[in-house]
Amino acid sequence: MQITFFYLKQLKMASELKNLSKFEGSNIPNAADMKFGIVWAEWNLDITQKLMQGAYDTLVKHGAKPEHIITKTVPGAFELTLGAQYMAELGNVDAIICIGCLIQGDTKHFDFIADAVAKGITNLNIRYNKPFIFGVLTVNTQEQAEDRAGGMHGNKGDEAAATAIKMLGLKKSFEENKSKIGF
Ligand code: DLZ
Repeated sequence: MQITFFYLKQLKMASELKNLSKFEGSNIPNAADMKFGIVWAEWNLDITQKLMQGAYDTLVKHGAKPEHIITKTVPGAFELTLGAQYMAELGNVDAIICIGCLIQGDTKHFDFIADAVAKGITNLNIRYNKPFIFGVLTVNTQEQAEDRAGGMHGNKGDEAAATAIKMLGLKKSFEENKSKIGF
């Protein structure tokens, strides 16, 4: 009984630690000179809209200019990869946040799409050498999605935006210190 309680407590602490929406204290650079794209899926719109809004508000909160944020929708999570590629080719942005919500159904559709979009977005990072952020929920239930779209587990859209800013900050720190080693 005591062991179970201890285990559950540890689990709770682990998920609290992973709630990056509490990133207030972490070092997020100013985003005033950064340009962002947000590509978001229309499937599970009630959720993705909240994730997108969270991402947008977080970018602005950290200094991004609204005129430097472009948002576009795609039909479903599967289309995020190509939508993000169009954005990279034509959108003149420094980082792209990909937002979607996959909810497990009765078939294997979920697994195929989740795998395809994760690999697709990973490949875009490498191909374009710029941050493409994986802001896709992969959940079992609608409730789990709501918990992560402004509910008890924060808003994963906020986290995706903070990650985009941090990655651009990282890139900038390398560019500024090009001539030094091990700075
Ligand atoms: C088909 C499908 C299913 C079953 N579930 C989801 C989902 O939970 N979330 C999501 O974003 N999209 C879903 N889709 C649509 C696919 O992503 C895609 O749009 C279609 O398979 C057409 O390529």
